[in-house]
Amino acid sequence: ASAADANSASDDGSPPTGTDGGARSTADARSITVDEPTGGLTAGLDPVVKKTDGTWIAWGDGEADFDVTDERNCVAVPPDEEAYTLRRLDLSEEAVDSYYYGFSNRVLWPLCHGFPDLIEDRSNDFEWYRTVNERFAEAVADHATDDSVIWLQDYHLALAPRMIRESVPAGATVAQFWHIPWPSPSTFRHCPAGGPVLEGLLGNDLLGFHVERYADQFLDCVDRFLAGAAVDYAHRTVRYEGTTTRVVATPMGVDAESYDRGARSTDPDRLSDLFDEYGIQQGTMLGLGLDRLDYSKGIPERLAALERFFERNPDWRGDFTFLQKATPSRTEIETYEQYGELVRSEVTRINRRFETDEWQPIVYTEDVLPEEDLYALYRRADTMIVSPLIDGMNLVAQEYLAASVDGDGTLLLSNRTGAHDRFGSHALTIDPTDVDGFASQLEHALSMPPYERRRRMNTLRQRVFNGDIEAWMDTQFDWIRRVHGDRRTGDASAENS
Ligand code: GDG
Repeated sequence: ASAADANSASDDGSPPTGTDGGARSTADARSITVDEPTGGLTAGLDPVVKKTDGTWIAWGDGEADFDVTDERNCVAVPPDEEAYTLRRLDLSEEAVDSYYYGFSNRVLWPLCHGFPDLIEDRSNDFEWYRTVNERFAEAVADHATDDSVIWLQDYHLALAPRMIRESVPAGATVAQFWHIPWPSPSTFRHCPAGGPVLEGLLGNDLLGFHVERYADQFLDCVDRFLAGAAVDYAHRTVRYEGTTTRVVATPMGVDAESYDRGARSTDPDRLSDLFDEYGIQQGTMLGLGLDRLDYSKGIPERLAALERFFERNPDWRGDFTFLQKATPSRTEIETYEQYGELVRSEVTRINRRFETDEWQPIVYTEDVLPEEDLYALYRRADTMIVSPLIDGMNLVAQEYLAASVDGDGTLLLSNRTGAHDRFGSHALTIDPTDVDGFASQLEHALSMPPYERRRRMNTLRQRVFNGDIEAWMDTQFDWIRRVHGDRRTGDASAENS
Protein backbone atom coordinates (compact mmCIF):
# COMPACT_ATOMS: atom_id res chain seq x y z
CA ALA A 1 0.00 0.00 0.00
CA SER A 2 1.35 3.31 -0.96
CA ALA A 3 1.23 6.32 1.25
CA ALA A 4 2.51 8.22 -1.71
CA ASP A 5 -0.77 9.75 -2.78
CA ALA A 6 -1.53 11.96 0.16
CA ASN A 7 -4.18 14.27 -1.24
CA SER A 8 -5.63 16.91 0.95
CA ALA A 9 -6.90 20.40 1.33
CA SER A 10 -5.48 22.63 3.99
CA ASP A 11 -7.36 24.24 6.84
CA ASP A 12 -8.32 27.78 7.74
CA GLY A 13 -8.19 29.45 4.35
CA SER A 14 -4.48 29.10 4.51
CA PRO A 15 -3.33 26.79 1.75
CA PRO A 16 0.40 26.14 1.71
CA THR A 17 0.71 28.58 -1.18
CA GLY A 18 -0.89 31.75 0.03
CA THR A 19 -0.48 35.02 1.77
CA ASP A 20 -0.74 34.08 5.43
CA GLY A 21 2.45 33.81 7.46
CA GLY A 22 6.05 34.45 6.46
CA ALA A 23 7.51 33.49 3.13
CA ARG A 24 9.82 30.52 3.44
CA SER A 25 11.04 29.87 -0.06
CA THR A 26 10.40 30.82 -3.64
CA ALA A 27 10.45 28.83 -6.86
CA ASP A 28 11.94 31.61 -8.94
CA ALA A 29 11.20 30.23 -12.36
CA ARG A 30 7.48 30.13 -11.66
CA SER A 31 7.36 32.98 -9.16
CA ILE A 32 5.31 30.88 -6.77
CA THR A 33 5.88 31.70 -3.12
CA VAL A 34 5.54 28.96 -0.54
CA ASP A 35 4.34 30.23 2.82
CA GLU A 36 3.79 28.38 6.06
CA PRO A 37 0.38 29.38 7.29
CA THR A 38 -0.75 29.48 10.92
CA GLY A 39 -3.07 26.63 11.76
CA GLY A 40 -2.99 23.31 13.54
CA LEU A 41 -3.76 21.23 10.51
CA THR A 42 -1.13 22.64 8.21
CA ALA A 43 1.44 22.71 10.99
CA GLY A 44 0.71 19.05 11.61
CA LEU A 45 0.55 17.81 8.06
CA ASP A 46 3.51 19.45 6.44
CA PRO A 47 6.06 17.05 8.00
CA VAL A 48 3.73 14.15 7.18
CA VAL A 49 3.48 14.92 3.49
CA LYS A 50 7.22 15.62 3.32
CA LYS A 51 7.79 12.05 4.40
CA THR A 52 5.34 10.47 1.96
CA ASP A 53 6.78 11.92 -1.25
CA GLY A 54 3.16 12.31 -2.34
CA THR A 55 0.95 14.86 -4.03
CA TRP A 56 -0.83 17.48 -1.93
CA ILE A 57 -3.88 18.99 -3.60
CA ALA A 58 -4.94 22.26 -2.02
CA TRP A 59 -6.95 25.26 -3.09
CA GLY A 60 -5.27 28.46 -4.15
CA ASP A 61 -6.12 32.06 -3.37
CA GLY A 62 -8.17 32.82 -6.44
CA GLU A 63 -5.46 34.89 -8.10
CA ALA A 64 -3.77 32.27 -10.21
CA ASP A 65 -5.03 32.03 -13.75
CA PHE A 66 -4.15 28.42 -14.37
CA ASP A 67 -5.83 25.33 -13.01
CA VAL A 68 -4.72 22.24 -11.17
CA THR A 69 -3.99 20.22 -14.30
CA ASP A 70 -1.64 22.92 -15.60
CA GLU A 71 1.98 22.06 -14.95
CA ARG A 72 2.64 25.65 -13.88
CA ASN A 73 0.39 25.00 -10.92
CA CYS A 74 2.32 21.99 -9.83
CA VAL A 75 5.29 22.87 -7.63
CA ALA A 76 7.85 21.03 -5.58
CA VAL A 77 7.82 21.88 -1.87
CA PRO A 78 10.19 23.10 -0.65
CA PRO A 79 11.49 24.10 -4.11
CA ASP A 80 15.10 23.24 -3.35
CA GLU A 81 14.40 19.84 -1.77
CA GLU A 82 11.42 18.54 -3.74
CA ALA A 83 10.00 16.73 -0.72
CA TYR A 84 6.54 16.57 -2.25
CA THR A 85 4.43 17.91 -5.07
CA LEU A 86 1.84 20.56 -4.45
CA ARG A 87 -1.05 20.90 -6.90
CA ARG A 88 -3.12 24.01 -6.53
CA LEU A 89 -6.80 24.10 -7.27
CA ASP A 90 -7.67 27.63 -8.21
CA LEU A 91 -10.93 28.93 -6.74
CA SER A 92 -12.69 32.17 -7.60
CA GLU A 93 -13.45 34.72 -4.90
CA GLU A 94 -17.12 33.79 -5.06
CA ALA A 95 -16.26 30.12 -4.60
CA VAL A 96 -14.04 30.86 -1.60
CA ASP A 97 -16.71 33.08 -0.06
CA SER A 98 -19.41 30.42 -0.34
CA TYR A 99 -17.38 27.25 0.08
CA TYR A 100 -14.89 28.31 2.74
CA TYR A 101 -16.45 31.34 4.48
CA GLY A 102 -19.89 29.89 3.77
CA PHE A 103 -20.81 26.26 4.26
CA SER A 104 -17.48 25.23 5.81
CA ASN A 105 -17.20 27.98 8.40
CA ARG A 106 -20.72 29.37 8.75
CA VAL A 107 -22.36 25.93 8.96
CA LEU A 108 -20.05 22.98 9.61
CA TRP A 109 -17.64 24.72 12.01
CA PRO A 110 -20.34 26.11 14.40
CA LEU A 111 -22.36 22.90 14.04
CA CYS A 112 -19.49 20.58 14.93
CA HIS A 113 -18.41 22.83 17.80
CA GLY A 114 -21.90 22.80 19.30
CA PHE A 115 -22.93 26.37 18.44
CA PRO A 116 -26.06 25.74 16.32
CA ASP A 117 -27.25 29.30 17.02
CA LEU A 118 -24.29 30.61 15.04
CA ILE A 119 -25.14 28.65 11.89
CA GLU A 120 -25.76 30.95 8.93
CA ASP A 121 -27.38 29.03 6.12
CA ARG A 122 -26.92 31.43 3.19
CA SER A 123 -28.37 30.56 -0.21
CA ASN A 124 -25.85 29.11 -2.71
CA ASP A 125 -23.26 28.21 -0.03
CA PHE A 126 -24.06 24.52 -0.05
CA GLU A 127 -24.15 24.40 -3.87
CA TRP A 128 -20.68 25.95 -3.97
CA TYR A 129 -19.52 23.52 -1.30
CA ARG A 130 -20.72 20.69 -3.53
CA THR A 131 -19.07 22.21 -6.63
CA VAL A 132 -15.70 22.65 -4.92
CA ASN A 133 -15.85 19.13 -3.50
CA GLU A 134 -16.51 17.94 -7.06
CA ARG A 135 -13.48 19.82 -8.32
CA PHE A 136 -11.31 18.17 -5.69
CA ALA A 137 -12.74 14.79 -6.63
CA GLU A 138 -11.96 15.44 -10.31
CA ALA A 139 -8.42 16.51 -9.50
CA VAL A 140 -7.89 13.30 -7.52
CA ALA A 141 -9.45 11.14 -10.23
CA ASP A 142 -7.06 12.67 -12.78
CA HIS A 143 -4.16 10.69 -11.42
CA ALA A 144 -5.55 7.97 -9.12
CA THR A 145 -4.63 4.41 -9.94
CA ASP A 146 -5.94 1.07 -8.70
CA ASP A 147 -3.31 1.11 -5.97
CA SER A 148 -3.70 4.73 -4.82
CA VAL A 149 -4.35 5.83 -1.29
CA ILE A 150 -6.28 9.09 -1.19
CA TRP A 151 -6.09 10.82 2.17
CA LEU A 152 -8.46 13.74 2.71
CA GLN A 153 -8.23 16.24 5.51
CA ASP A 154 -11.01 17.86 7.44
CA TYR A 155 -14.47 19.28 7.24
CA HIS A 156 -14.05 21.23 4.01
CA LEU A 157 -14.29 17.97 2.08
CA ALA A 158 -17.28 16.12 3.50
CA LEU A 159 -18.86 15.36 0.11
CA ALA A 160 -15.69 14.49 -1.79
CA PRO A 161 -15.14 10.94 -0.46
CA ARG A 162 -18.26 9.51 -2.13
CA MET A 163 -17.56 11.44 -5.34
CA ILE A 164 -14.00 10.11 -5.36
CA ARG A 165 -15.15 6.58 -4.54
CA GLU A 166 -17.38 6.69 -7.62
CA SER A 167 -14.69 7.98 -9.97
CA VAL A 168 -11.46 6.17 -9.04
CA PRO A 169 -10.50 2.54 -9.76
CA ALA A 170 -12.00 -0.02 -7.36
CA GLY A 171 -8.68 -0.89 -5.68
CA ALA A 172 -7.99 2.68 -4.54
CA THR A 173 -8.54 3.47 -0.89
CA VAL A 174 -10.22 6.63 0.36
CA ALA A 175 -9.50 7.80 3.91
CA GLN A 176 -10.23 11.01 5.76
CA PHE A 177 -9.27 12.64 9.03
CA TRP A 178 -11.80 14.97 10.64
CA HIS A 179 -9.82 17.45 12.75
CA ILE A 180 -12.69 19.08 14.60
CA PRO A 181 -15.26 17.59 17.00
CA TRP A 182 -18.29 15.63 15.79
CA PRO A 183 -21.53 16.71 17.49
CA SER A 184 -24.28 14.70 19.14
CA PRO A 185 -27.47 13.93 17.17
CA SER A 186 -29.34 16.65 19.07
CA THR A 187 -26.92 19.22 17.61
CA PHE A 188 -26.40 17.55 14.23
CA ARG A 189 -30.13 17.72 13.48
CA HIS A 190 -29.57 21.48 12.88
CA CYS A 191 -27.34 20.74 9.86
CA PRO A 192 -28.99 22.17 6.74
CA ALA A 193 -27.58 19.38 4.55
CA GLY A 194 -27.12 16.60 7.07
CA GLY A 195 -28.06 13.73 4.74
CA PRO A 196 -25.59 14.60 1.94
CA VAL A 197 -22.82 15.25 4.50
CA LEU A 198 -23.23 11.82 6.08
CA GLU A 199 -23.57 10.09 2.70
CA GLY A 200 -20.46 11.86 1.47
CA LEU A 201 -18.36 10.84 4.47
CA LEU A 202 -19.50 7.25 4.11
CA GLY A 203 -17.69 7.13 0.78
CA ASN A 204 -14.53 6.72 2.88
CA ASP A 205 -13.03 3.35 3.68
CA LEU A 206 -11.57 4.90 6.80
CA LEU A 207 -12.75 7.91 8.78
CA GLY A 208 -10.61 9.17 11.69
CA PHE A 209 -11.43 11.45 14.60
CA HIS A 210 -9.18 12.62 17.43
CA VAL A 211 -11.05 10.95 20.27
CA GLU A 212 -13.53 8.16 20.83
CA ARG A 213 -16.50 10.30 21.83
CA TYR A 214 -16.45 12.05 18.42
CA ALA A 215 -16.29 8.68 16.64
CA ASP A 216 -19.21 7.41 18.73
CA GLN A 217 -21.26 10.55 18.12
CA PHE A 218 -20.67 10.16 14.39
CA LEU A 219 -22.03 6.60 14.52
CA ASP A 220 -25.03 7.84 16.56
CA CYS A 221 -25.79 10.48 13.90
CA VAL A 222 -25.58 7.95 11.07
CA ASP A 223 -27.79 5.55 12.99
CA ARG A 224 -30.34 8.24 13.69
CA PHE A 225 -30.42 10.20 10.44
CA LEU A 226 -29.36 7.98 7.53
CA ALA A 227 -31.90 5.39 6.44
CA GLY A 228 -30.31 2.33 4.91
CA ALA A 229 -27.03 2.62 6.82
CA ALA A 230 -26.09 -0.41 8.94
CA VAL A 231 -24.08 0.67 11.99
CA ASP A 232 -22.02 -1.95 13.78
CA TYR A 233 -21.09 -0.28 17.08
CA ALA A 234 -18.96 -3.18 18.28
CA HIS A 235 -16.59 -2.95 15.31
CA ARG A 236 -17.14 0.78 14.69
CA THR A 237 -18.09 0.25 11.07
CA VAL A 238 -20.91 1.43 8.84
CA ARG A 239 -22.13 -0.32 5.73
CA TYR A 240 -23.84 2.00 3.28
CA GLU A 241 -24.40 1.80 -0.48
CA GLY A 242 -21.76 -0.83 -1.04
CA THR A 243 -18.99 0.78 1.04
CA THR A 244 -17.88 -0.26 4.49
CA THR A 245 -16.49 2.67 6.46
CA ARG A 246 -14.35 1.97 9.46
CA VAL A 247 -14.47 4.76 12.05
CA VAL A 248 -11.44 5.16 14.31
CA ALA A 249 -10.13 7.46 17.05
CA THR A 250 -6.48 8.42 16.50
CA PRO A 251 -5.40 11.45 18.55
CA MET A 252 -3.00 13.76 16.74
CA GLY A 253 0.30 14.81 18.28
CA VAL A 254 2.93 17.45 17.44
CA ASP A 255 6.47 17.29 16.15
CA ALA A 256 7.70 17.14 19.75
CA GLU A 257 11.38 16.81 18.91
CA SER A 258 11.48 19.97 16.87
CA TYR A 259 9.76 21.97 19.65
CA ASP A 260 12.22 20.51 22.14
CA ARG A 261 15.16 21.35 19.87
CA GLY A 262 13.82 24.82 19.08
CA ALA A 263 13.30 25.61 22.77
CA ARG A 264 16.82 24.46 23.67
CA SER A 265 18.32 26.82 21.13
CA THR A 266 16.39 29.83 22.40
CA ASP A 267 18.40 33.04 22.29
CA PRO A 268 18.07 34.78 25.72
CA ASP A 269 18.74 38.19 24.14
CA ARG A 270 15.89 37.70 21.72
CA LEU A 271 13.55 36.79 24.56
CA SER A 272 14.64 39.82 26.53
CA ASP A 273 14.04 42.04 23.45
CA LEU A 274 10.61 40.52 23.04
CA PHE A 275 9.75 41.32 26.66
CA ASP A 276 10.93 44.91 26.17
CA GLU A 277 8.90 45.17 22.97
CA TYR A 278 5.73 44.09 24.77
CA GLY A 279 6.50 46.03 27.97
CA ILE A 280 6.80 42.88 30.08
CA GLN A 281 9.10 43.08 33.10
CA GLN A 282 12.00 40.66 32.73
CA GLY A 283 11.64 38.86 36.08
CA THR A 284 7.85 38.46 36.11
CA MET A 285 5.98 35.18 36.50
CA LEU A 286 4.61 34.67 33.00
CA GLY A 287 1.30 33.18 31.94
CA LEU A 288 0.73 32.49 28.24
CA GLY A 289 -2.26 31.99 25.96
CA LEU A 290 -1.92 31.37 22.22
CA ASP A 291 -4.92 30.88 19.99
CA ARG A 292 -6.63 31.74 16.76
CA LEU A 293 -9.27 34.36 17.54
CA ASP A 294 -12.10 31.86 17.39
CA TYR A 295 -15.24 31.68 19.54
CA SER A 296 -14.47 28.05 20.35
CA LYS A 297 -11.20 28.94 22.11
CA GLY A 298 -12.66 30.34 25.34
CA ILE A 299 -10.63 33.56 25.45
CA PRO A 300 -13.25 35.75 27.22
CA GLU A 301 -13.69 32.96 29.81
CA ARG A 302 -9.91 33.01 30.38
CA LEU A 303 -9.95 36.78 30.81
CA ALA A 304 -12.81 36.49 33.32
CA ALA A 305 -10.77 33.96 35.33
CA LEU A 306 -7.74 36.28 35.26
CA GLU A 307 -9.89 39.14 36.49
CA ARG A 308 -11.20 36.96 39.34
CA PHE A 309 -7.63 35.89 40.11
CA PHE A 310 -6.39 39.48 40.45
CA GLU A 311 -9.45 40.42 42.52
CA ARG A 312 -8.76 37.63 44.95
CA ASN A 313 -4.96 37.93 44.94
CA PRO A 314 -3.90 41.58 45.09
CA ASP A 315 -0.42 40.41 46.15
CA TRP A 316 0.17 39.04 42.69
CA ARG A 317 -0.36 42.43 41.05
CA GLY A 318 2.94 43.49 39.54
CA ASP A 319 4.41 39.99 39.83
CA PHE A 320 2.33 37.97 37.36
CA THR A 321 1.78 38.99 33.73
CA PHE A 322 -0.43 37.18 31.27
CA LEU A 323 0.58 37.37 27.60
CA GLN A 324 -2.29 36.61 25.23
CA LYS A 325 -1.23 36.07 21.65
CA ALA A 326 -4.31 35.92 19.44
CA THR A 327 -4.22 35.39 15.69
CA PRO A 328 -7.10 36.99 13.75
CA SER A 329 -8.91 34.37 11.74
CA ARG A 330 -11.89 34.27 9.30
CA THR A 331 -12.46 37.99 9.84
CA GLU A 332 -14.79 38.08 6.81
CA ILE A 333 -17.36 36.45 9.09
CA GLU A 334 -19.06 38.96 11.35
CA THR A 335 -19.24 36.63 14.34
CA TYR A 336 -15.43 36.48 14.29
CA GLU A 337 -15.10 40.23 13.95
CA GLN A 338 -17.40 40.73 16.92
CA TYR A 339 -15.53 38.13 18.94
CA GLY A 340 -12.26 39.96 18.31
CA GLU A 341 -13.85 43.24 19.46
CA LEU A 342 -15.14 41.60 22.63
CA VAL A 343 -11.73 40.13 23.47
CA ARG A 344 -9.92 43.45 22.87
CA SER A 345 -12.40 45.45 24.93
CA GLU A 346 -12.28 42.98 27.82
CA VAL A 347 -8.47 43.17 27.87
CA THR A 348 -8.65 46.97 27.99
CA ARG A 349 -11.28 46.96 30.74
CA ILE A 350 -9.41 44.48 32.95
CA ASN A 351 -6.10 46.25 32.45
CA ARG A 352 -7.65 49.59 33.44
CA ARG A 353 -8.93 47.98 36.61
CA PHE A 354 -5.62 46.59 37.83
CA GLU A 355 -2.72 48.20 35.96
CA THR A 356 -0.06 50.28 37.66
CA ASP A 357 2.42 52.74 36.14
CA GLU A 358 4.96 49.97 35.54
CA TRP A 359 2.79 46.93 34.99
CA GLN A 360 -0.13 45.61 32.95
CA PRO A 361 -1.83 42.39 34.02
CA ILE A 362 -2.63 41.34 30.43
CA VAL A 363 -0.37 41.99 27.48
CA TYR A 364 -2.32 41.41 24.30
CA THR A 365 -0.93 41.04 20.79
CA GLU A 366 -2.23 39.94 17.42
CA ASP A 367 1.26 39.73 15.90
CA VAL A 368 2.05 36.55 14.00
CA LEU A 369 5.24 35.36 15.65
CA PRO A 370 8.08 33.47 14.00
CA GLU A 371 8.59 29.96 15.35
CA GLU A 372 11.75 30.98 17.21
CA ASP A 373 9.72 33.43 19.32
CA LEU A 374 7.11 30.79 19.96
CA TYR A 375 9.75 28.34 21.23
CA ALA A 376 11.22 31.01 23.50
CA LEU A 377 7.86 32.02 24.95
CA TYR A 378 6.72 28.45 25.50
CA ARG A 379 9.96 27.69 27.32
CA ARG A 380 9.82 30.84 29.42
CA ALA A 381 6.11 30.61 30.38
CA ASP A 382 5.55 29.58 33.98
CA THR A 383 2.01 28.62 33.19
CA MET A 384 0.15 28.02 29.94
CA ILE A 385 -3.61 28.46 29.79
CA VAL A 386 -5.57 26.46 27.21
CA SER A 387 -9.26 27.03 27.86
CA PRO A 388 -11.42 26.24 24.81
CA LEU A 389 -15.16 25.77 25.20
CA ILE A 390 -14.56 22.87 22.84
CA ASP A 391 -11.59 21.84 20.68
CA GLY A 392 -11.05 18.81 18.44
CA MET A 393 -7.59 18.25 19.89
CA ASN A 394 -5.53 21.45 20.57
CA LEU A 395 -1.95 21.39 19.47
CA VAL A 396 -0.84 24.44 21.45
CA ALA A 397 -1.04 22.55 24.74
CA GLN A 398 1.21 19.84 23.33
CA GLU A 399 3.66 22.31 21.80
CA TYR A 400 4.02 23.99 25.20
CA LEU A 401 4.81 20.69 26.88
CA ALA A 402 7.30 19.68 24.18
CA ALA A 403 9.06 23.05 24.50
CA SER A 404 9.18 22.96 28.32
CA VAL A 405 12.72 21.64 28.24
CA ASP A 406 13.53 22.84 31.75
CA GLY A 407 11.00 20.31 33.06
CA ASP A 408 9.14 23.05 34.85
CA GLY A 409 5.95 25.01 34.21
CA THR A 410 2.27 24.18 34.57
CA LEU A 411 -0.55 23.61 32.09
CA LEU A 412 -4.13 24.65 32.79
CA LEU A 413 -6.20 22.62 30.38
CA SER A 414 -9.89 22.74 29.55
CA ASN A 415 -11.75 19.48 30.11
CA ARG A 416 -13.52 20.10 26.78
CA THR A 417 -10.50 19.59 24.52
CA GLY A 418 -9.40 16.40 22.82
CA ALA A 419 -6.01 17.04 24.44
CA HIS A 420 -7.61 16.60 27.86
CA ASP A 421 -8.60 13.05 26.92
CA ARG A 422 -4.88 12.38 26.49
CA PHE A 423 -3.48 14.20 29.51
CA GLY A 424 -6.32 14.13 32.04
CA SER A 425 -5.51 15.24 35.53
CA HIS A 426 -1.74 15.35 34.99
CA ALA A 427 -2.52 18.83 33.71
CA LEU A 428 -4.53 21.20 35.90
CA THR A 429 -8.05 20.58 34.70
CA ILE A 430 -10.37 23.53 34.26
CA ASP A 431 -13.97 23.96 33.28
CA PRO A 432 -13.68 27.20 31.28
CA THR A 433 -17.12 28.45 32.33
CA ASP A 434 -16.52 27.98 36.07
CA VAL A 435 -14.85 31.33 36.80
CA ASP A 436 -14.09 30.62 40.45
CA GLY A 437 -12.77 27.10 39.87
CA PHE A 438 -10.67 28.38 36.96
CA ALA A 439 -9.17 31.19 39.10
CA SER A 440 -8.45 28.66 41.88
CA GLN A 441 -6.55 26.43 39.47
CA LEU A 442 -4.45 29.43 38.46
CA GLU A 443 -3.68 30.10 42.13
CA HIS A 444 -2.80 26.43 42.49
CA ALA A 445 -0.49 26.59 39.45
CA LEU A 446 1.38 29.65 40.69
CA SER A 447 1.89 28.31 44.17
CA MET A 448 2.60 24.69 43.30
CA PRO A 449 5.75 23.28 44.94
CA PRO A 450 8.58 22.75 42.43
CA TYR A 451 8.71 18.97 42.96
CA GLU A 452 5.03 18.64 42.03
CA ARG A 453 5.41 20.89 38.99
CA ARG A 454 8.33 18.78 37.81
CA ARG A 455 6.61 15.47 38.49
CA ARG A 456 3.56 16.51 36.49
CA MET A 457 5.60 18.02 33.68
CA ASN A 458 7.72 14.91 33.41
CA THR A 459 4.65 12.69 32.92
CA LEU A 460 3.06 15.12 30.48
CA ARG A 461 6.22 15.43 28.39
CA GLN A 462 6.51 11.67 28.18
CA ARG A 463 2.97 11.47 26.86
CA VAL A 464 3.64 14.16 24.26
CA PHE A 465 6.78 12.44 23.04
CA ASN A 466 5.15 8.99 22.98
CA GLY A 467 2.16 10.28 21.04
CA ASP A 468 3.89 12.71 18.69
CA ILE A 469 3.11 13.48 15.05
CA GLU A 470 5.12 10.49 13.87
CA ALA A 471 3.17 8.14 16.13
CA TRP A 472 -0.05 9.63 14.74
CA MET A 473 1.16 9.19 11.21
CA ASP A 474 2.17 5.58 11.91
CA THR A 475 -1.26 4.80 13.36
CA GLN A 476 -2.97 6.48 10.43
CA PHE A 477 -0.98 4.52 7.92
CA ASP A 478 -1.36 1.25 9.84
CA TRP A 479 -5.11 1.70 9.54
CA ILE A 480 -4.87 2.85 5.93
CA ARG A 481 -2.74 -0.19 5.04
CA ARG A 482 -5.24 -2.42 6.74
CA VAL A 483 -8.31 -1.07 4.95
CA HIS A 484 -6.33 -0.86 1.71
CA GLY A 485 -5.47 -4.56 2.10
CA ASP A 486 -9.11 -5.38 2.84
CA ARG A 487 -10.24 -3.48 -0.23
CA ARG A 488 -7.74 -5.24 -2.48
CA THR A 489 -8.70 -8.69 -1.19
CA GLY A 490 -12.36 -7.72 -1.34
CA ASP A 491 -12.70 -8.33 2.37
CA ALA A 492 -14.10 -5.16 3.83
CA SER A 493 -16.31 -6.96 6.31
CA ALA A 494 -16.68 -5.88 9.90
CA GLU A 495 -15.98 -9.43 11.07
CA ASN A 496 -12.39 -8.93 10.05
CA SER A 497 -11.73 -6.46 12.88
C1 GDG B 1 -7.58 22.57 14.21
C2 GDG B 1 -8.55 22.11 15.30
C3 GDG B 1 -6.82 20.53 16.15
C4 GDG B 1 -0.71 30.14 16.42
N1 GDG B 1 -0.24 31.40 16.43
C5 GDG B 1 0.99 31.37 15.84
C6 GDG B 1 1.26 30.04 15.46
N2 GDG B 1 0.17 29.30 15.82
C7 GDG B 1 0.05 27.84 15.61
C8 GDG B 1 0.24 27.06 16.88
C9 GDG B 1 -0.47 25.75 16.55
C10 GDG B 1 -1.58 26.20 15.61
O1 GDG B 1 -1.27 27.52 15.19
C11 GDG B 1 -2.96 26.19 16.27
O2 GDG B 1 -3.35 24.84 16.45
P1 GDG B 1 -4.59 24.36 17.32
O3 GDG B 1 -4.62 22.88 17.36
O4 GDG B 1 -4.49 24.98 18.66
O5 GDG B 1 -5.90 24.96 16.67
P2 GDG B 1 -6.67 25.07 15.23
O6 GDG B 1 -6.00 26.03 14.33
O7 GDG B 1 -8.09 25.43 15.59
O8 GDG B 1 -6.63 23.59 14.59
C12 GDG B 1 -7.79 21.64 16.54
C13 GDG B 1 -5.97 20.92 14.94
O9 GDG B 1 -6.78 21.39 13.86
C14 GDG B 1 -5.17 19.72 14.43
O10 GDG B 1 -5.98 18.63 14.17
O11 GDG B 1 -5.93 20.31 17.24
O12 GDG B 1 -8.69 21.13 17.50
O13 GDG B 1 -9.45 23.18 15.65
O14 GDG B 1 0.38 24.89 15.84
O15 GDG B 1 1.60 26.95 17.17
N3 GDG B 1 2.41 29.68 14.85
C15 GDG B 1 3.34 30.67 14.61
N4 GDG B 1 3.12 31.97 14.95
C16 GDG B 1 1.98 32.36 15.56
O16 GDG B 1 1.83 33.55 15.87
N5 GDG B 1 4.50 30.33 14.03
